Amino acid sequence: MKKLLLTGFEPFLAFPINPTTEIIKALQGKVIGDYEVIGEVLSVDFHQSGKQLVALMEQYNPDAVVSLGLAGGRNCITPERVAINCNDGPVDNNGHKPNGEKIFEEGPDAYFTKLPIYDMVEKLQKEGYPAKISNTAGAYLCNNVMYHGLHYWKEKNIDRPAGFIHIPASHELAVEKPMPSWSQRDLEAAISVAIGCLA
Ligand code: PCA
Repeated sequence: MKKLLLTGFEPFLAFPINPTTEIIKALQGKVIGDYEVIGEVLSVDFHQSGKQLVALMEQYNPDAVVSLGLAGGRNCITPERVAINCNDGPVDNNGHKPNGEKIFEEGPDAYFTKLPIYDMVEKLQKEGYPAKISNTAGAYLCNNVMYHGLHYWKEKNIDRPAGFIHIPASHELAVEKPMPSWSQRDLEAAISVAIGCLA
């Protein structure tokens, strides 16, 4: 059985709930396609999150990595195309506010995803879940974690699926803070469909 490292994030900024945490809890240990899911939740911290992901990749030596993040305000599932070598955005959960610095001084400007994002979008839509490719993961922690994972395997010459998917808010979160939202059950089902596209 292949191993999939599936990561989510803790709550951050004005979002008291992070639906990615609930997805991780729900899918932890499940078998989807050829993969058994190893679920982990990362902190929202420019000094820690990327290191946490890399440590988990070292620990589990997974056959694939899919990281999930909340994109509050988006209305569909958005597999990300690219991660950029830049930290920017609002303050993280430990009070650090970056100002456009590089993630790795010597790193390339960007990495393209190694997930089958076209297949994912097509399969999701076929199954009735709105989805589209996103061309920016921003410059906050989601981009940071995606960049870290792709950089780590590139440096190690490991050619396996890895990348990032942003999800909309859950209804539970939208009740606290109105924005476009999905049921938690649909979010979980849609991520299972996306994982099912991994070779
Ligand atoms: N979303 C944020 C960081 C944590 C999360 O779930 C982002 O899009 O960068």
